[in-house]
Amino acid sequence: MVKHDKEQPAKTKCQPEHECCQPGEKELPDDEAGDTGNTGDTGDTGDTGNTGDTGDTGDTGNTGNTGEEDELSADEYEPNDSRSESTQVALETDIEATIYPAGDVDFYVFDTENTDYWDKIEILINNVSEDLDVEIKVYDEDGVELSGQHAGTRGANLSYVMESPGGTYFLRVESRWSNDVGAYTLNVKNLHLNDEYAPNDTRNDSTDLGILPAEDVNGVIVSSEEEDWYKFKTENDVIFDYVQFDITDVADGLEASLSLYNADGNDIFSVNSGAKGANLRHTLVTPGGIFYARVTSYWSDPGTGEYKLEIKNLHANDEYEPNDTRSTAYDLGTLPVSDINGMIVWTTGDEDWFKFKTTSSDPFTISITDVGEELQVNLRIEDEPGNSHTVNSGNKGADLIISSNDMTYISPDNDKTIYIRIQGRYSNHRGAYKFSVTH
Ligand SMILES: [Ca+2]
Ligand SMILES: [Ca+2]
Ligand SMILES: [Ca+2]
Ligand SMILES: [Ca+2]
Repeated sequence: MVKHDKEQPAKTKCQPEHECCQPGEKELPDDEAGDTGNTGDTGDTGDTGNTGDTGDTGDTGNTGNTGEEDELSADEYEPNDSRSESTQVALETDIEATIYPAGDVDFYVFDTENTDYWDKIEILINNVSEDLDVEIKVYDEDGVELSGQHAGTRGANLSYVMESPGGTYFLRVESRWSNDVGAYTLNVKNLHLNDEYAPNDTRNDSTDLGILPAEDVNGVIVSSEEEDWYKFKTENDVIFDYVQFDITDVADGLEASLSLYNADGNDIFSVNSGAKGANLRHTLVTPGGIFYARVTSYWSDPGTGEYKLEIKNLHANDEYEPNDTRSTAYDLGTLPVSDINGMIVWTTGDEDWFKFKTTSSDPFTISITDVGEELQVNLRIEDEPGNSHTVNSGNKGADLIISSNDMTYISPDNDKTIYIRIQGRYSNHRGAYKFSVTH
């Protein structure tokens, strides 16, 4: 933004590089007009008269300017030359006013339509006189200057858009150059850019999306200071599952940042898309619950714009859930059992417990096959009193086949309950598996 120094002496304002000094564009001060006359005087006699006539023509032009100035007068809102005299402006209402006489400043005050959520406010200066380079300054309700802008060209209209959380603002309108006068029309309006969920700027004001899936949440970040908070409950409760977050349809000017908090307000993760306009996907493994998601503009590259948020469970776990403890072991009944398709979605928490009954003292064999590439199986076999045997498969993706003959403390018998626990050997192990148990 070009800063204009109002302290400059008036004479420096009309340097040759300034458009006001281009020939014929502006009325000249009287002494320069006189010089023109003198130039005419130095000409030849007969032609001097003509030159004089030309001078008159010039005067006619000045008269035209004078006529235009004659139409200008102080506007009906005067006096409003100080903040305490500000004219109250209703939104979306044309205020036709003038900067007149030279040096006039016009103060206005307006209240935004948004009261407790972010929106953008447009200050529009239209119908600007051709001699006027309009300059505005915006102040908060305490009179602190927030920002400003000038049209940059005489006669140009000015549109100034500012982000606002709502409130009262003072506006100062004046000529950028102290000798200029002219008319303008002021109109202030809310652009109504925020989403239907605003205000949701704090965790307490989170928009409640209910139980997942939450699809087609069309949000807008209006200011880099705005936060969009959403509350949701996972579809899974107790069962470990992936919850997938997608932010798509991101505006070119916005780099989205997503943070997740648990019901107590503790931070779970914080991710950003990496570039303005880029989509963001993140998955969380959780046994379920109530969460708070916060969407903002990424702090290191502030921007604003629209986005779409989708949150859903992936239903990745198996049909035997919840079976994460011995007491919730899935009951497979009496041997034999086969084609049990399990899934470890997350080793830290997702334990898969099953129980079955042997029918005799004949040994039984557990065969775990079709093991996922990211899963090394850790298998524990227990009887009712708690005697146990634990074994790992050789490596990720490997089958694990073991006979009760190889279990020192486990022995089958008629109508005897045996528990097995399947999990990943290490904390980042996950994947599908299949098993059968036969005598
Ligand atoms: Ca005024
Ligand atoms: Ca918003
Ligand atoms: Ca499982
Ligand atoms: Ca489980």
